[in-house]
Amino acid sequence: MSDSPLVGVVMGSSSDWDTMKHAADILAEFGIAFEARVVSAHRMPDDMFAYAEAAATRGLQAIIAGAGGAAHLPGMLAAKTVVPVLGVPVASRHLQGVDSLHSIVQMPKGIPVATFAIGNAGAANAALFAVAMLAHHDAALRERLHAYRVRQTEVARAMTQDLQG
Ligand code: RP5
Repeated sequence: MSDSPLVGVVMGSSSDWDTMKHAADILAEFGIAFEARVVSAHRMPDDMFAYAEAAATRGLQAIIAGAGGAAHLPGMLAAKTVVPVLGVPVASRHLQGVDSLHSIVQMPKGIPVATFAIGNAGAANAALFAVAMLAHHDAALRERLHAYRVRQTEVARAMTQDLQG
């Protein structure tokens, strides 16, 4: 694994980590060099802008950004970099993440944020999407992604066999 991170996993608070670690776990499983950081949009806006502005020159190929509530982190990062931003709505206490989803998915035309499902599945899928992006130029990684899909198929087929048990 290269030392330089290819993917940034960022979040608004350490309380988002229980969700965002599902992205980190997938990246680790595929051997993708990544970094995980808290970059709060409203509590450390200058740091957030600095992170976004340095992303391309640091070699980041994708930023997976998770946030909850008025989840402006993915959109604000996307406003400051052309590195693709993959947004993960984190489940909030009062509105269960529907607020986070709407905040992230409803970007006005011109600044896209690829938006995933609320919670753990969204975090994992954002990482799998980043893997697919990187695999476009990496045949070995593409093979590992195919193998991952094959394993999922085998697990799903085994479910039917269990029913006939
Ligand atoms: C957002 O506020 C974070 O992304 C987190 O989901 C939410 C709550 O943050 P904490 O109060 O747990 O630090 O900025």
